[in-house]
Amino acid sequence: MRRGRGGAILAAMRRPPASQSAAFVGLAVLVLGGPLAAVSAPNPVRAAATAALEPPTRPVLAAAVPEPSHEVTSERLGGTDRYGTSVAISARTVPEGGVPVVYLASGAGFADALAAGPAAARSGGALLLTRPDRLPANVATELVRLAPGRVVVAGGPAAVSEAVVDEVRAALGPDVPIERAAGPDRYGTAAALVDGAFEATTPLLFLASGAGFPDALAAGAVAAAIGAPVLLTRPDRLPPETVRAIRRLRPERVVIAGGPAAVSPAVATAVAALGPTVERVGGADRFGTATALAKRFLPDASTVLVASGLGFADALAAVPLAGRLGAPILLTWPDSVSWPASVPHPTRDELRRRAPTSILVLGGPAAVSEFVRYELVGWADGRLSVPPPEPDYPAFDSRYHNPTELLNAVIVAAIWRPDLVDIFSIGTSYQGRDIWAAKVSDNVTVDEPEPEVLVDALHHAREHLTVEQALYLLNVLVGDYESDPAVRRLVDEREVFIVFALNPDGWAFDLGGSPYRGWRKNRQPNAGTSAVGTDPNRNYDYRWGCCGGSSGNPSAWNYRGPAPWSAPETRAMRDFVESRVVEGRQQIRTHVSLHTNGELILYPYGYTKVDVPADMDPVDQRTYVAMARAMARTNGYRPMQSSDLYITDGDQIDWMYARHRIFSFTFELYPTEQVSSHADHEPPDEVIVRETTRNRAALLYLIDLADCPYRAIGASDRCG
Ligand code: 0X9
Ligand code: CA
Ligand code: CA
Ligand code: CA
Ligand code: ZN
Repeated sequence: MRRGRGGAILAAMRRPPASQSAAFVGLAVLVLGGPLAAVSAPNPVRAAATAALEPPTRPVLAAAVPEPSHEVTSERLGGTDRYGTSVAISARTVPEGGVPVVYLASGAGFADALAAGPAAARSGGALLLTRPDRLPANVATELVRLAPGRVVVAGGPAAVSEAVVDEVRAALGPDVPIERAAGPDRYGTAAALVDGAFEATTPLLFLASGAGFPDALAAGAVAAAIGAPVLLTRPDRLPPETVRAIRRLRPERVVIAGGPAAVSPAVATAVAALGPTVERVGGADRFGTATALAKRFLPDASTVLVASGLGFADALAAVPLAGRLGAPILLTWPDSVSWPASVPHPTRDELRRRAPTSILVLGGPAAVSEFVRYELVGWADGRLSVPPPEPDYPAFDSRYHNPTELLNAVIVAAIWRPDLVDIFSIGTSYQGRDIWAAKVSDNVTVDEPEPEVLVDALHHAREHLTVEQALYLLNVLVGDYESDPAVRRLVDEREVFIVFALNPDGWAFDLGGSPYRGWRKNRQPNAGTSAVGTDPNRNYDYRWGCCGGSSGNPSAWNYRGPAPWSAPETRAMRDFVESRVVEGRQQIRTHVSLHTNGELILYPYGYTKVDVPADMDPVDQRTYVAMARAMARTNGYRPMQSSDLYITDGDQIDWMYARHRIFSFTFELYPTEQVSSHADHEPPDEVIVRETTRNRAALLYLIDLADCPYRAIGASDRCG
């Protein structure tokens, strides 16, 4: 493979004339921002352009991804565990060292650290976490660096043992006083911490539930930023120690953090009876409450801290940092469920509104992953967009990515690794939607002489799992690049193209049902009938309609269309594949088209049951069989010639092989044949992670073999 015309083509893809680029941005905005139904009419100009012989001008990244509104820096403050994270945060909070006081709280529970944060902030100090029975070595080192004038230990010996106090004394020397602030329980300890740091008559005091960490953490950040204390309450009853502390502080106003489920109306009444005005600042959940607190008290802060809303310990030490920076703490999900879509809506909306210039992520990648970190950046700088209300998956399947979430996910990958991911569109659907694709490779903007691979999904509208499978592959290639040497080698030595949804019109239509329509074809009208749609996987021109493997009836599920390439979607695929012919040589060597269902690995031909017809090289056939078997061993699918399932004519993989000699497969994903066809194609979102992970090895194998598929039969000599 050589550098050559392909380079020029890719360069042209990326740098269209300015006017075209601007027009394309407009289209992208329309498609992204408006209801998809608004883009209902075919665009005759585009249709004509696509029909022309030269490949269509493809949009640049800037067309796929809106330009960022401004630069957003993101930084991670994290260690290998919560103690290391508290050290990293402390180092950032007090880079110069030398503080009046360090608060030391147990990392084994969240309660004592919650009130210690604002107290530490008030005294210009830092907060470190310790194990209950032992002072971690890195924490001891940080203590020495901080050189505090005194140390306040939060909680009694059950929370932080005397052994730890001895270790602190040994580290800092006998001259540094060590005190304990402790009460009979977490409420008493919070009161004692506040007593030690805040004088009586405080204008404002925050009250949060001591039953969970998120509300008190978010309240702690804003409290620290404005110099106010935080007290804790039971959800249903104001504890006596808290009453006593409120009496002593005599605040004008008490802000209750959280909704009535977190802190009951009875508690609010009890507080009001003590004299102060009571204001409740809360949302529907922890994310909403953190957002509401940030908006109410730090509406203009241009730096935000973001912590996991699930793992408490990572962010506790950040409250004094929030105080120093005047920055709120917002919360996110970790991305353990389904990547990405892990930034909850209140947090997402607040990032869009606030457009911060700096995001500090609290905790290591296990608490908040790199994908989430870059998703946060994308929301803050305007490159991600909120899905229009329709079309969407129903709530019970919300872990599927709807079309906007899909594009967002690809954009996040490109924000994270612009050196590895390039987004483009291979063309537009009948109704004018972009058919988005990503190239994944090192030096991604250069067309290098590296074997190329194509993976595509969603020829068929209802085959939802295929989109997730394509995204999963992107996730692996980008997310495991640094940690998995095998992945890194493949990304460095191949050029992988992923087409995420070839049939976006059918997809939108399918999602418009309740919940789904079970739609398969595209949404192209047919002359002389109200029957809509062509089966894209019968519309390729190799032996089109030859052999009873498709229908000439527009109302049939496998209607082949009035002519080969009559569907804009298959033309886009054709043009893309043809654009990969450089100096007479097809660069793509291996391909998989993702479909559901059946748990099958299929290889050509589909038009005939003959294993080795004249239009197939016998060595290629043996290679196909070997590759299919090798992949099937990794995912438990059944390998077979596609016609053994049933005859198709005009399908994609026959064309890929016959015209381009690409080793081209169809994967029929989970599940195997079900009783109802609905269950066949629309499995619940709970299976996404398991069923996409299942194909990791098979997909990496296919990418690997692209340098010489004949390696599968030990015939690398054929690749010369
Ligand atoms: O019929 C198709 O297009 C594919 N199956 S699906 O259920 N996803 O629609 C199969 C295409 C592979 N070719 C043959 N089986 N001949
Ligand atoms: Ca579900
Ligand atoms: Ca490369
Ligand atoms: Ca190349
Ligand atoms: Zn299919």
